[in-house]
Amino acid sequence: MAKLEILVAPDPRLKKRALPVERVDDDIRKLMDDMVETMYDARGIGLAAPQVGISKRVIVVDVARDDEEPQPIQMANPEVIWESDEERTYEEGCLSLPEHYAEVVRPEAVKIRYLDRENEIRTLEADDILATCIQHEIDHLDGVLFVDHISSLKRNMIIKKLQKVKKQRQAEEATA
Ligand code: GNR
Ligand code: NI
Repeated sequence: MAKLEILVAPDPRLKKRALPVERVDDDIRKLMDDMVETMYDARGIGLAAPQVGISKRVIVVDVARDDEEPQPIQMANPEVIWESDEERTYEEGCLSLPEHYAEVVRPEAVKIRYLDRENEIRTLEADDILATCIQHEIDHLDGVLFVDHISSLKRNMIIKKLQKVKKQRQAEEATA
């Protein structure tokens, strides 16, 4: 397994629509495993392939608490096939928008169809934080970040701050 580098916004690679996986083969399984390792290392509850610079429709999630057994779920080509009318608001964070949080409204429950690591079609019904997380990850596959669901004022503020941190880092690297 290998740990991958997580892209931070603003980055054009986070805004692209990712391509479907043709079939889940050894290469995709390796990607899924590397993504799980990267997610655990970053202490995230989900990760989408575009966040590690790979424009493929692959996501991993694990919403188990620290005191529970790990429950990693790996999905290729995940699709929402049903969503509840009921909505919920959750304070979201994103590994590609480090240290920024905002309340996002989404359907409270969803049904997802996807390919598992054996390339089998599966469905999963999710609610609560799992539903929120899976929708957040599928958004990444469509080039959408949680800040795209909030006011443009808040979004621009967050992106500007991240841009500033990026420029500072680059300047530091140049003089190091
Ligand atoms: O670690 C994460 N926490 C989180 C909290 C609320 C809603 C969504 C998430 S996903 C995020 C990891 C991440 O950026 N996945 O793309
Ligand atoms: Ni994210």
